[in-house]
Amino acid sequence: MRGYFEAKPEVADAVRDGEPVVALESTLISHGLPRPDNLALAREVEGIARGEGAAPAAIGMIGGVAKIGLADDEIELLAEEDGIPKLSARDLPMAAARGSHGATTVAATAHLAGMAGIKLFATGGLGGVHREARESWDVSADPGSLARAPVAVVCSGVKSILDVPATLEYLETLGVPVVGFGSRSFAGFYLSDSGHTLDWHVESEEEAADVVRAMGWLGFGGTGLVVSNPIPEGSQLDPRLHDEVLAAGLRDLERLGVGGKDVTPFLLGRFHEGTGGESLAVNKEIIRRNVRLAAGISVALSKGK
Ligand code: PSU
Ligand code: MN
Repeated sequence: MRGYFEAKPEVADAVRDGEPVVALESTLISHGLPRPDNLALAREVEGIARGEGAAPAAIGMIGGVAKIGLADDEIELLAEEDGIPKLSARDLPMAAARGSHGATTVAATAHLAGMAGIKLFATGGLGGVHREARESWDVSADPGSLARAPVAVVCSGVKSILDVPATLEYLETLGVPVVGFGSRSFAGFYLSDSGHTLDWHVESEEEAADVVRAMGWLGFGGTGLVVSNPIPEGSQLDPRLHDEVLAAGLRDLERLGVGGKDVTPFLLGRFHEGTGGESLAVNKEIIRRNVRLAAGISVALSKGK
């Protein structure tokens, strides 16, 4: 019988010894960023995590095996091969049984990272409640997965293509704590401020690590945490350009009948085309900053072990 789950030795050792580890998702490599930037960034963030003292654990599925810590050639495969399936958590069993490759979303990555005992995870922006959800019922599996996986996700809020206040309400309903890092405002993905205020904020990596520790002591051993890390205002996407491109993208979505899993990659692609590369630069910077912070929090967490 073959295995369905495999952790890279570097990652398994670090988890066992309570050393810092950061999980990274692969959907943003396969579907969120265009080639060749996707592969370059995936490699760059491995170096960023290492530079901060944390072992990087990119997560994805290769030949039906959930890999906790993709090897470089596996990252390359997920970045460059056409038609890599986008796997949410619920897709994992079927993709595994079929022996498929797959890129894991935040939902699937948080699920697998939780199983592997990894406490920190970095991405760009979470999935959430889509704008037309009242009709389409399109709500990402990301928030629900975080309600069940004990992983702190460092992100720049939720993608600004979504209904942000509805997503915050939904996270509240699910009981997933949200904390701002160095800011009382919920991050706006491409924009530094979503316009929504958070109840809680922390000002240092140590304080964020204290929140993760407190969750363990207070019976939240099966729940995730959202750490909102806004991009500084000086580096954000021009808000006017953002609103224009988003409005056009939403119109095209309807006109072309794009739905389901394709909505998020379609709209992100529209941004990358419609802003002359500006949104791509911002998206990459968000991811770098979130990996750096997640690594820093995991280092702070392991110091107090
Ligand atoms: N963050 C990014 N780019 C992305 C994503 C996140 O900067 O492409 C991906 C994540 O994998 C997230 C997914 O889980 O988009 C959400 O997709 P959906 O809305 O279909 O759940
Ligand atoms: Mn969806």
